[in-house]
Amino acid sequence: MSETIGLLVMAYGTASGPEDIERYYTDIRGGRQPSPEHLQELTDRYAAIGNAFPLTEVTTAEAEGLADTLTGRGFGRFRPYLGMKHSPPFISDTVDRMRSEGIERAIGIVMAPHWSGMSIQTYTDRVTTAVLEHGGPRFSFVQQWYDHPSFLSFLTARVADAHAKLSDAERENAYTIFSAHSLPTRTIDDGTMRCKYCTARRCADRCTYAFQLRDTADRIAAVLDLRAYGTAWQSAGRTADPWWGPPIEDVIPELAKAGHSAVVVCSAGFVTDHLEILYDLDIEAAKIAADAGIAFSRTEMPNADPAFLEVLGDVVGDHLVEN
Ligand code: FEC
Repeated sequence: MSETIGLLVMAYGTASGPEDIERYYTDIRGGRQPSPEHLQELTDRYAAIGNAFPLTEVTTAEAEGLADTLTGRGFGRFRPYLGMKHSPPFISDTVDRMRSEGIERAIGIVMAPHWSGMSIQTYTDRVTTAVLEHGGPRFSFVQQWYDHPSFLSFLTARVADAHAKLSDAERENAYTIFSAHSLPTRTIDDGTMRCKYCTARRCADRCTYAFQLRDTADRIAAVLDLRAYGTAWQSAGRTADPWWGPPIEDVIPELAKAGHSAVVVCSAGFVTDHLEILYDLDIEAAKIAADAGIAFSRTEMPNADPAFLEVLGDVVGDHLVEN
């Protein structure tokens, strides 16, 4: 009988309910308790989206759907596993479980398309540490997939759909923002601002994460012939560090001042409807646009849409062929 290949699908994690927000927030902050004010703010943001915590459920559906897609395409027999960074099932516990269930070979993929030392790398590091500590499956990782042709055409169609929701007049003069999660920066010796990871590792000036978001924007804009577009950063954390800019909340009023009649947001760095979409975009950014007097439209998130599962099947399928 052919071996079962473990498919570890990883994501950020979320609270299991309102009573779990403090634990979750403390975990995100590396074990440091948030201030009562920050905790209240976060609790209020979840309340504003109806105390929805869909990330675990959607990622589970993505993992199961992707395993079925890969098995159906004849790449082998895949068993789905879920690994989260800040909530159960934690990545290291899942790696242990995979080993105890006899998985010898595994593929890891993070539900974030662009590579950064502060995102994708932190997931694969956790897996590698768990494997080194306890022995475990032999892993290979999809390190980035933002530029896979299937994903780009999927996202391009979503951007076109978001434009189609506008009236003709709004669409005529709309500006498209491609966004991803901001990262904390620090001023380093030479006076420049870098994300913490680049500072620590002294990596090249050209930041992979920023480059990849810009590349996403350029490629989609070329296909759709968008003339007014750019990148911006969203969802900066409430920490003392400065975060990468420009933040989307500052860009939107500037677009209104520059005479744009609408803003279309493609949150290209995320794939799921979660707090950073349902609150930061649908409530916060939409209100900023309304206050500035311009229309707001955003791309639908991929979630576990069957078309997106086919995209992920292409991404992991190509990885399997190449590795
Ligand atoms: O719906 C949900 O419950 C979860 C939504 C969620 C996603 C997400 C993705 C990313 N984060 C990234 C970096 C940071 C850094 C800090 C940070 C803080 C928070 C807080 C919440 C939160 N993040 Fe997040 N993130 C999500 C939610 N994130 C809530 C804490 C409240 C706040 O400060 O606003 C700062 C940590 C610190 O305090 O030191 C850094 C990155 C991603 C995208 C890649 C990925 O998905 O892994 C990068 C989803």
